Amino acid sequence: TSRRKFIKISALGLGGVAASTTALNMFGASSYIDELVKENVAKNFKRTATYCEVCFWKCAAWTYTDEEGSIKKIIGNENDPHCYGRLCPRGTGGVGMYNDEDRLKTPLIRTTVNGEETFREATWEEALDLIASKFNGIKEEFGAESLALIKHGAPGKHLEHLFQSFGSDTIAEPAYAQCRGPRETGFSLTFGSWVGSPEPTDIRDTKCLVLIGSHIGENMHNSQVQEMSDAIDNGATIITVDPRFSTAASKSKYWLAIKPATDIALMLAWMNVLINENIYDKEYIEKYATGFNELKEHVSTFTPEWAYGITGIKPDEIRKTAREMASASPSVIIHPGRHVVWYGDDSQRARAMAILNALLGSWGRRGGFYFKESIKVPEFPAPEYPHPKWGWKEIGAKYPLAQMGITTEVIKCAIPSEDNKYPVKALMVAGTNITKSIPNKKLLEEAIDALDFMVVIDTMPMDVTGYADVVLPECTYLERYDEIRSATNREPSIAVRIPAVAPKYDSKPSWWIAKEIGERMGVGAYFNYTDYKEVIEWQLQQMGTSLEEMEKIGVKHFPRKSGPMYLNETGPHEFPTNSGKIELYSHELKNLGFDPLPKYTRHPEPQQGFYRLNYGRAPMHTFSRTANNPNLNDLKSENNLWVNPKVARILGLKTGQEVWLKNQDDIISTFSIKVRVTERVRWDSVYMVHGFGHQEKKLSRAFGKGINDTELITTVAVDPIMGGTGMRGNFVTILTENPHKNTEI
Ligand code: MGD
Ligand code: SF4
Repeated sequence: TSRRKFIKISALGLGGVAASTTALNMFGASSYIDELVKENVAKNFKRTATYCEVCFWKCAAWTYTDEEGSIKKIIGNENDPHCYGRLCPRGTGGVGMYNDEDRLKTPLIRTTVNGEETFREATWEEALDLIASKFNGIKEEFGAESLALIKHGAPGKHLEHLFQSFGSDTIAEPAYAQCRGPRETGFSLTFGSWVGSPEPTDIRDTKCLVLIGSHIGENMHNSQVQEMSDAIDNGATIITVDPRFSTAASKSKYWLAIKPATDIALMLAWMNVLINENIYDKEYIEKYATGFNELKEHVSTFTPEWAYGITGIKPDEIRKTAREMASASPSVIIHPGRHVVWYGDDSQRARAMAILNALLGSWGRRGGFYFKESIKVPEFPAPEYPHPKWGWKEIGAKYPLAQMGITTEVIKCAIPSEDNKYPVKALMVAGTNITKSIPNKKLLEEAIDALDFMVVIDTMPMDVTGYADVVLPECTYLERYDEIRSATNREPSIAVRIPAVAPKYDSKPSWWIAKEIGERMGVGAYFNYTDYKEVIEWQLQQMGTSLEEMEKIGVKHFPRKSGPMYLNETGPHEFPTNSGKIELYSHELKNLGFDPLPKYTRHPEPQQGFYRLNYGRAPMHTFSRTANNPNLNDLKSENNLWVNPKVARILGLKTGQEVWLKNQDDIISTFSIKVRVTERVRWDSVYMVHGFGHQEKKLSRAFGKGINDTELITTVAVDPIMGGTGMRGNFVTILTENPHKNTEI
């Protein structure tokens, strides 16, 4: 059996907001609470600037602590374009991350007692010495490149610096190949630039917002949700394309309940209508785009009647919605979405979205997409990084347009084989729960098992920590400094994260962990400071401000330098593509042997008795990180399985009934899930919120609650262009009898 068996850390032998999905209304309540708190905040409460880490929207906030040093409340920073002064339910509940009594409390080292693997508590000295000596040993024998980092969020920045300092670029994060990657490829092929985060969607001024499998509201990205709510109040038309009746669909003028996996066909038909009826933005296309004739020819046969047979959406609906978009043009947004790794042709679907935006003239137009801008934070002085012989680029080379490390490819490198030119020997995982965020658990376990050494840095005893040789407890974002937040937006701004309280237990910030390992590995020159505060102080000074000022204001705005926010239509405009124009037809794709214009391809469908496994988000949770948070668990403690009444009738299922799932590869869910019978999901699919079904018993609230969708995602359709792992082609059958009756979990 496996050497690096998953150890539950519990086996450490030795030593107010309504939980409804009416997310768009949630801010009303939370801002009322904010007001009450603001009124009652006594003078002697300390206010500390931070930005939120509960998701990656990074809203700037104020943490209020009382005289005893306990955190009372977190409130949005009024001056912040990511939150407009209001946090979402998760951000308000962020204090639960700090208070969670299940947190990791000390470093842990894997050990064997009486033939049983377990963890023992260790000192930082011991844990850091062990990591440095293992890393140095591997570096000497195989090269620094054999040390890989999978990271996410703020800790990632510090550890990336560590890895690059000792000469490794073998780095990846799930936010690329399991999330936004295809969209960035599709949009940069067309417009020459990434969509990025926050998306430069000018929602507050839009007249028509088209959401294709993007469930804003349940997918809670703060300022975006607020802007959408304003747009609705201002009479904007919302068109939602989703096989499920999402919260956004309930706010929409048109809900197109598309047959899953057929979105490209719908978009081709929309292009056909816009061009055939001559209602696209002709002037814009003539002035700024190239490849229109090829596009026109390409979509000429993709009529609404053709798409009807594929998508199940009536030709009349397709025409009506296309005309609606055209009449709002250019103040219309075909939203690029965010978690877009679905069927393996995802960068082509993103291309179709980008092309539609071009036909509607929305890129660079008010109410469409603005030209985003950020300000560069100067690098703190350090020697130049060494140049690795190979890294994420070489590992992902068979996906020619990959723009970041592909987690699955990096992880696969740990499995020895004759043609593996890039052997990964040790893995550090920081701020990501890869057993829940990366599909194909069998492959992941095989890779982890083959490693010589694995380190996990987390705040919580999550599933992934159980695979580590060394576990390091990071303190939460409320207890540490981190890098200055500088994100793209309508105008540049920065925000700081300053500790509101000292780290609880024996936890430490990751900047400190990186520095300590770095010094032990002989690259101390890259960490020329005793406290990360010094780094921020230096950077702020370079930017014409100071830590003192930032402590008072939390967020600082800077004037735009790149030009106006929208296209200056009087002169020419050069797009950052190869041709300087919007590329409707992509020569780059053609030269690489891919379709230069998006095509519809059929994807596998569920067999008799199986349903497509669809998954998404709930407004009070982020991936798997919040399931155990006391405040947020209170709002929603488990996921449910949405089942159409027709299916419920056939299978005799009732709301509240406990069921198990088995997928097309005979994988059975570890835990059960309760059924929710609802018309809101199609008869060919079931739906659940991602991030539940935790296997770590130490998570006293989240353990065993609901199903982990990722364990049922064993068939992956990889995007040949950029390596994204399409995860929506998995099918499940519903079991009403407990398949684990006689087995212990
Ligand atoms: P989480 O599951 O929230 O997100 O994937 P992940 O980044 O893995 O895990 C975050 C981990 O970081 C948790 O273990 C948490 O305890 C820890 N953590 C939180 N804060 C800190 C901190 O300050 N320091 C440290 N060191 N650790 C911290 C996200 C990824 O998942 C993304 S971006 C997407 S869009 C995909 N979504 C998705 C899906 O919807 N369904 C399925 N099946 N898979 C998915 N994978 C992707
Ligand atoms: Fe935090 Fe919510 Fe903002 Fe995400 S959207 S950063 S969870 S307040």
